[in-house]
Amino acid sequence: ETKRKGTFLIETLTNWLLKQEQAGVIDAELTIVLSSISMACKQIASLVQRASISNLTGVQGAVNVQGEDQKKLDVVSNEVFSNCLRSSGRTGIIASEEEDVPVAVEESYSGNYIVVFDPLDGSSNIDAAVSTGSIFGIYSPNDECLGDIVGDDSTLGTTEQRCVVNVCQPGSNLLAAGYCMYSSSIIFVLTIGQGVFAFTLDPMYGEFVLTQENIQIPKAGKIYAFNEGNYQLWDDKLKKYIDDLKDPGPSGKPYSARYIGSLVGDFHRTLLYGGIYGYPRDKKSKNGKLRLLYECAPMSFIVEQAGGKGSDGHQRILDIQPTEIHQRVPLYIGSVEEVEKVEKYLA
Ligand code: AHM
Ligand code: MG
Repeated sequence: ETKRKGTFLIETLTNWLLKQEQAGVIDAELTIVLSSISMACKQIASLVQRASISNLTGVQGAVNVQGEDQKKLDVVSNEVFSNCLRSSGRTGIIASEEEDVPVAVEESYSGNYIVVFDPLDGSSNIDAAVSTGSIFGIYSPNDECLGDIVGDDSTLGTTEQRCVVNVCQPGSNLLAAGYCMYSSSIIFVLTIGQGVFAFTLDPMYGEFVLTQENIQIPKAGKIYAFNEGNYQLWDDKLKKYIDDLKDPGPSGKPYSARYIGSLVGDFHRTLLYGGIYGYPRDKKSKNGKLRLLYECAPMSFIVEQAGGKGSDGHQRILDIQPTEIHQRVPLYIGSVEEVEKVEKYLA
């Protein structure tokens, strides 16, 4: 499709989004939200790439020339993400890993969509220049949810209540989800419910360019990504599963272990090569570490759109109704056969 008469036609993310809009897959509003998110990711990519250089300039004191405190990259990334969404004028509520509660966008900039995001996931990797990423999900406002907080006097509750209730939707309601990985290349992966597409940032033009269409995750794969340092804290069933992955069996080849400690990087590899990523519950963290709303649900929507599976070990992540913004859930995500295998051990 993209190759004609011996020349390559470059398809930018902007072009691709406009085509999706023309085809009626997304509306004009969502197109604008997605394009503002891609802008936020470009800005964060550049901040991440220059992190150690900028830190150097801050060494002389914790305060910059304008008298402002130097901010950590994850706080700055949160501001970049929020500001891009505000300036899109199409977002009503935003919920971020970096904010205690979901925030209503000021009326003059406001629109309909609800965006959940983790602006800079895996930020502990930054100082060593290892992969990080941004994760996001987009919902429509859910009027049904409002029923719960409409009191006898028919008031609609406080703005904060309305925000929480609207944001707490199961992943199955997601209209779009994606992530941007800041690695040896910067890759924006997106689903609008019709397959998974990857766009690579071309540093020469500063544009995301379509590099993979309709990504399908392999049905099985022999790579597992778990933080095995937690092994002693795990449940016996899970220990047995991991032990068995290390059993070379008749083929003589056990599974390979890979763990970056960056969900976006570990997930991206799993999506392309197959296998499984897991963040289990353990004796110390009853629900694991990862957050349902802006980490597990968007990734699960993407993996399902690529023919894979996202589970908490017993049920589909996308079916879980969140009750809190920063709720954690165990996550097992990747190739269908690999996720079903761990579910069998945990049953
Ligand atoms: P963060 O949102 O505070 O960055 O934490 C999420 C990250 C994931 O990217 C990664 O998969 C996980 O935490 C690693 O945790 P651990 O160091 O416990 O293995
Ligand atoms: Mg995170």
